[in-house]
Amino acid sequence: MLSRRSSLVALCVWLALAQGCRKEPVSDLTLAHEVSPNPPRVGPVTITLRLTDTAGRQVDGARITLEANMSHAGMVPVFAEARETEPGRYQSTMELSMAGDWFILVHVTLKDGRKIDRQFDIKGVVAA
Ligand SMILES: [Cu+2]
Repeated sequence: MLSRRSSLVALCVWLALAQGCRKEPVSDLTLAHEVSPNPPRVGPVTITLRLTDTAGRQVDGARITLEANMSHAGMVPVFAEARETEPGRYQSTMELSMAGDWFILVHVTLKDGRKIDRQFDIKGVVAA
C-alpha cells in the first residue's frame, strides 16, 4: 500500500517533468511596459508593451490580453486586449476607476501557441 502510493507520487512527478520538458521555455522574452499619463490618473490610461527576445528582436504576432486589479479586495477586474501597433509593440487603453494601487496581469500567447504571464504594478493612481 505504501509502495503503491509512492509509485503514484513518482508517476505524478514524472508527468510534471515530462510536461515541463515538452514546452519550450519562454522565460527568455522581455516584456517592457510604459503607462501614460505618468503619473497615472483615474480614467483611461494607455499601456504600451514591447515584447523582445534575448537578442533584442521584436516579437510580433502575439495575442495579448490584460487584466487590471486593485491591491484591495472587492473590486471588479478590468479587462482589455492589446492591439499590435507595429511589430512587437502592443497598445491598450484601460479604464482605472479608482485612485490607489493597481496591478496588471498580462497574458501573452505567442504565434506558436506558447503562453507567458507577466505582472506589473501601477501604484499611486491619483484622483482625476
Ligand atoms: Cu479600488
